[in-house]
Amino acid sequence: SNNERTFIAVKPDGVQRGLIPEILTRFQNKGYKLVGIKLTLANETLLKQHYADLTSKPFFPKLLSYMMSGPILATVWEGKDAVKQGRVLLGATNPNASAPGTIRGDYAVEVGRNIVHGSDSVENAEKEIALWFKKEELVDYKPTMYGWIYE
Ligand code: YYY
Ligand code: MG
Repeated sequence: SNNERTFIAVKPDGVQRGLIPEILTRFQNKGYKLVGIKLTLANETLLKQHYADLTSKPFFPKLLSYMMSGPILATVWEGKDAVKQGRVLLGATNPNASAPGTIRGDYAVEVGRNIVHGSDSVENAEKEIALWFKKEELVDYKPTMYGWIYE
């Protein structure tokens, strides 16, 4: 299906470094449809749900303060295989293990400053989208370019 949705966030370092346009452009140019976008501040309650599987990790306190250190650009993108392919656009969790051409490979150095988040499964994407967005903040429409992206 062409309407799989993924949650992609520009983290506080990506926002502060002026990388919002670059990151949006990559998802746009790939052919995905933007269905939700907002600049927001994350609180501890939200982040403990967002990173529920990581709360017991030793790096979790640092991850929390990093993610609360400034605004985050929360976005939702829709398209064919958007979750898995979105992770490909991001690169590996550790930027120094990410190939050039990926967002983290091109723009980041340390795992604790890896500038973007992307859902890692369709199930988690649905969970994260529901966590960061209200239903009425997601917009459905048909881009005029669709016939040039999907056969
Ligand atoms: O999904 P992804 O962001 O690529 O990695 P996760 O394993 O879900 O970890 C979430 C987040 O935690 C990662 O983007 C940076 C941070 N982190 C860290 O600071 N140190 C680690 N050793 C592992 C993850
Ligand atoms: Mg993850």
